[in-house]
Order: sequence, then C-alpha cells, then structure tokens
Amino acid sequence: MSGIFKRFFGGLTRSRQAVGGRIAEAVAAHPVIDPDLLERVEEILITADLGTATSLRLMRAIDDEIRYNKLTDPARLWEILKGQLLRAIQPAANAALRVDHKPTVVLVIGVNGAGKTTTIGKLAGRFGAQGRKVMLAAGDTFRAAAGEQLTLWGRRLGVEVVRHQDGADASAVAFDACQAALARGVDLLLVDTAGRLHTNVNLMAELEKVKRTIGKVIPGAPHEVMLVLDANTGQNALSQARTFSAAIPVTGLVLTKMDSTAKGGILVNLTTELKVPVYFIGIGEGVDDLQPFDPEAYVAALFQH
Ligand SMILES: Nc1nc2c(ncn2[C@@H]2O[C@H](COP(=O)(O)OP(=O)(O)OP(=O)(O)O)[C@@H](O)[C@H]2O)c(=O)[nH]1
Ligand SMILES: [Mg+2]
Repeated sequence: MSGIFKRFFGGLTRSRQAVGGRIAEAVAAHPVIDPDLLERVEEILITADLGTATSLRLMRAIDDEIRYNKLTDPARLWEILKGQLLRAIQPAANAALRVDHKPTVVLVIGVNGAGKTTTIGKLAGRFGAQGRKVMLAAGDTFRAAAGEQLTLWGRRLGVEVVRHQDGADASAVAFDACQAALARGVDLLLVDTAGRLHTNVNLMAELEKVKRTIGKVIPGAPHEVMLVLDANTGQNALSQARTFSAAIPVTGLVLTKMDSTAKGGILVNLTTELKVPVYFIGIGEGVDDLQPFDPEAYVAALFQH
C-alpha cells in the first residue's frame, strides 16, 4: 500500500473488524464457494456500513459469476468485490474541488465536532501552498472558542480571517467576508459555520440565510457547499447527511477521521445515496492530513487482508 495510505484506515486494517480481514477468515474456512460462505460474506458487507444497495449489488455480481462462469474458487471473490465496489463509487468519485471563480466561495457545514474548522485549516494550507490567495470567514459565532480556533489556523498559515464578536450574526460575517474577498482579489474564501443542533430548524435556517447572503454579494456563490462528516459516526453520519442536504443542497463531502475509524465503509453508503462526490478524506489532525479521495486506494484499503 502506498505511503500516504499507511495511516488511512489505520484503525480499520489493524482491527479484526476490517472488512478484508473478516472476509479472509470466512474464505479460509471454505475451500469452495457454498451458500454458507456467501451468507457470511453478505453479512460482513452489510455490517461494514456499505449500505444495503451496494452490498446487494456486490452479492449479485458474485451470484452471476457462479451462475454464468461456474465460479467456485473463493480466492476469486476479491477481484469481483473490488471491481464491483470501484464501479459503484466511481460516478460519485470523479470530481475534484475546483477553484475556478475569483473568489471561489466554499460554505462548510456539518455537526459540531465533525472536523469543519480543522478541514478549513487544512484546505487553506493546501490551496495556499498551490499559490492561491485564501481567506477564512469565522461563521461559527455560536461556540465561544470557534472564532479563536479559526484565527489560530489563519495566523499559523498567514491567511486573513474575517471575524466578528462571539454571538454576532453569522450572515453578517459572511457578508463582510465576501466583500473583503472581492476587494482583496482572493481566490478561495472558506466559510466556517456552527455545527450545534443539527436537528434544530434554527441551524438550518441560519445556514440558508448565510448561503443567501453570500449569493447577494457574489452572484452564483457559494460555488460549493461542503458537508463534513466524521467517519467514526457510521450510520449517524448518514442521518446527518440526510438532514443537512434536505435543508441545503450539498455539492461535496469530506470524510474526516479516516485514520481512526472502523466504519470506513460508510463512505460508500454516503456517496452512493447522496450522489455527491467525496472531495477529501481527513487522516489526522495536522495541516497535511487531508488527501483527495482516491477510489482505487480506498477500495484496496477496505479489502486489504
Ligand atoms: N484523527 C483525526 N482527528 C481529526 C480529523 N479532523 C478533525 N479532527 C479532530 O476532531 C476534533 C473536532 O474538529 P473541529 O475541526 O473542531 O470540528 P468542528 O466541526 O469545527 O466542530 P464545531 O466547531 O464544534 O462545530 C478536533 O480535535 C480535531 O483535531 C481527522 O481527520 N483525523
Ligand atoms: Mg468548528
């Protein structure tokens, strides 16, 4: 496995929870493919949070191979599973975050603790290193320490942060940040938001208002609404994604904490259900611990054994 993926899925590959490891055990116990092995594989896929539709799709592909190509050798299951999974996620994976407006405005949303602010810091580092002029907007005015956290990232990276006092109107922050970004010739404006109470209509109303305000200052913006989800939360990430995307159309996902999750299969479930790409995965807390999503490396890591 390539260097950058050493930490990716670290928890998963080490653990006996690993999809690949569990399938390997099942395969080792069955010299030929029989109904018992198939049942076991299906159970492993479903409990790996891939989603029922994707799990059934993989099982159907195996059934077809048995029926039409007389598949009997369990060792061949790997190539079928990998090939089918790659095909299932490819449509949703074929996209990258593009910075092709001036400024490109990215609204970053997600529940508290998902990793929004950290991801914004990492993105600022990444695009700054590519020579882009980046600006941050401290739109999380709800949590006292949030503005401070973003300011620290800004200082560390030499990036300007637009911030109001705690408790201020998030839309007013967004408004000022958009004007400042236009005035200063910024390439990328990253707007942080509050994450508290994802079930509360107030937060969704606030996010919509922030989005509308951005569009008033910069027509067509925000160009991206990026939903940040903690991979460790498994099925809960899926329900968060449904709640957020019902209120505000999401254009891309970031799955954080992929370095420490046993639930990495949820990425498949999310991207196939929401039909939006995964732009990045978070693999640690440092500025460089953000990787563009690589479907092939992901599938290889998931089925590693
Ligand atoms: N291991 C690991 N930790 C991460 C990753 N991304 C974020 N974290 C940590 O997760 C915690 C929460 O991250 P924040 O960026 O503050 O989350 P947030 O979504 O901004 O949360 P609120 O501001 O409360 O809404 C912090 O301790 C981060 O360092 C990641 O990819 N891997
Ligand atoms: Mg935050």
